[in-house]
Amino acid sequence: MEGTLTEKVLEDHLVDGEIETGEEIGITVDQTIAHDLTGTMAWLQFEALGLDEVQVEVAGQHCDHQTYQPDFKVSDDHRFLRSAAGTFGAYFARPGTGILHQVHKENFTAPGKTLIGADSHTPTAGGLGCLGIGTGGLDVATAMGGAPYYLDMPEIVNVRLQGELPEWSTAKDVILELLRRFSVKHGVGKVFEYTGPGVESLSAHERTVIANMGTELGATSSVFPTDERTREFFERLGRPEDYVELKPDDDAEYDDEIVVDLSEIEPLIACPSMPDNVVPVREVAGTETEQVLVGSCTNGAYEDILPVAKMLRDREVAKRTETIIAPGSKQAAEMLARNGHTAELMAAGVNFSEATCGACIGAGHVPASDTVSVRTFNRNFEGRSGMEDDVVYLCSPEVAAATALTGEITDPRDLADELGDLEAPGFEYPERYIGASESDIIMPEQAVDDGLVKGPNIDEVPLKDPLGSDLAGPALLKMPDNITTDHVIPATQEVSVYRSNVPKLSEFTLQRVDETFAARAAEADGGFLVAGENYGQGSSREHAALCPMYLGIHGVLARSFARIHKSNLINFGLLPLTIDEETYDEIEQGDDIELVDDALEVVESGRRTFTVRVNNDWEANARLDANERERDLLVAGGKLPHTRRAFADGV
Ligand code: MIC
Ligand code: SF4
Repeated sequence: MEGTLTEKVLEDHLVDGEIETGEEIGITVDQTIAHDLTGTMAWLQFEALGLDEVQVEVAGQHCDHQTYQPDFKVSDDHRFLRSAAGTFGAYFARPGTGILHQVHKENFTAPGKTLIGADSHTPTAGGLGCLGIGTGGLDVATAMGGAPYYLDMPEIVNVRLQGELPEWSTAKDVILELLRRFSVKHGVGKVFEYTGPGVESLSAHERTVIANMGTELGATSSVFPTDERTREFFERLGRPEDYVELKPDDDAEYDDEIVVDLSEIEPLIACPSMPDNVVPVREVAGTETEQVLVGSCTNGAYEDILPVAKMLRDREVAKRTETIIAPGSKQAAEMLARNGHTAELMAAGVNFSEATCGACIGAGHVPASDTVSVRTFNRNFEGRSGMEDDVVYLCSPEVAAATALTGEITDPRDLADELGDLEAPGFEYPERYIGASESDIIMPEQAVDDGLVKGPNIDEVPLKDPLGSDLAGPALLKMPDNITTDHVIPATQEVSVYRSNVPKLSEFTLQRVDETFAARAAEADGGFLVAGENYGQGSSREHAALCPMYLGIHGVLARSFARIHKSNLINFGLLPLTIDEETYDEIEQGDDIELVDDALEVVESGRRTFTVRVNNDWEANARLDANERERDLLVAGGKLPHTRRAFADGV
């Protein structure tokens, strides 16, 4: 494989290993980001590692997921984050500045750089030629400390775009089309590299929409080449000096190729409750809708909200439908206001939320029971909206606006036919892009706190003992395929206030699957989780590994794992063991599981197979796919104890 854009960026940053598919490589990190749900742990870990200064070019700490502060806990987390950013040398984007990917894109993302983020949608930056990878907070903490980031060299898939999007079809429909064709696990271990003549028909912003939601395909990252349109975008952002031209070689070889003819894309919608459950909007048209939400890190930019303003101009949203716009950044909100669009939207019956993730994780705007919510977001996992049996659809801003106008899911093409005077809004940049104001982002040299400020809800980082030899315990819970991190530790308001307090947070572990799990696990003194395919898909939330660790879980026996979650399990010393279908079918919840071999000896020796004895009755194999570095982490009881030693030794 020669000269893909992904390889060029990786080659430029390579410090360990060789660029060969499947081989582990270590790369230097130029930029990092974290937010309020992942940042508290990342900085506590940074502190626990004995580090005192950020070593990367740009480190960002955002406060976006929980801007609603129901009591002191969230405010305390934010205050701690401000103090940590100032103390250790990161910029701090104050609560209300906006969603990290949007704010970072507008102010810091740069082509050719590597960006490691404690959030799964970090690949958004790929729309501007920056290689963004989502990881757990601990990987961000060590990267901020100057350590390389390790990953298995992904397969590189050429997504060849041809033609141009027709009226009413958008970038969101392009990524929904890929999700329709493939699935939420198709992209595991892959980078989607976009090429072909269709690329130049998409603005830089539209490319970030596609790159953002590549995460829902399970991809390691998504990346676009840069060109005149990217250059123009950087000029608009007031950062022309950050533009660099990046292209794959003409004879670049890819592992796979997908062709997408943009001219054939029609308005699409993801039905409840998986982002890959995609159908043409017309198939579900007429579904009564009580709530329409426009925003999120996918479609919260000025360029996403403007089409809604145009479609709603001098019209009114349906009386039954609450329509809310949550801008992705305060910058976007300010530009909408300056250009008169906020007033237009308000006159149409729309309400504005502050620039936040909020509703995307069930923090506010929870839908009413038994009602349909149509959103421009990227995830609709069951219960994520904050309502257990929710019915959430995902679509483009244009489809959302058409739905808001009629009160039922509507293909905007049909609405245009019906109304006669509804024109396709098309794509448009603001005349003048404004940057985040000085007071929104506190640069490290402007730090306001005198050292770390920790409120009473901020607890210690728990540590695991080194790997033991005899691992046994019950199969505490058996779960089906596609269990998300939202099932393991929900991101709802009630639960997220404990992200910096693991003992309390762990009480919520897997509650959504089985209310009694956490209490049973705490009592059992060790045990295993059993799961189907793609275990841990969705977010980068390391708490989904950290809390099971705290409850004494030894490992997870699953048919397969999502990428970020598998490394989070290893980072916290839990064994990710792969089992075959027959074994999965036969193990029952409550069965006694015993790793027959000396676990420490197997992991140290590099053997890949464990013999698992079930109920002292039958045996099966379980595979540990871990390289030497990962096995070292497992032996040490996780990355924190391991790295602490390495940093102390000056490695
Ligand atoms: C998400 O979209 O699920 C989140 C909340 O942004 C998570 C981060 C987290 O839970 O800390 C993600 O995508 O990584
Ligand atoms: Fe925030 Fe939702 Fe994006 Fe996650 S997916 S970063 S919660 S807007």
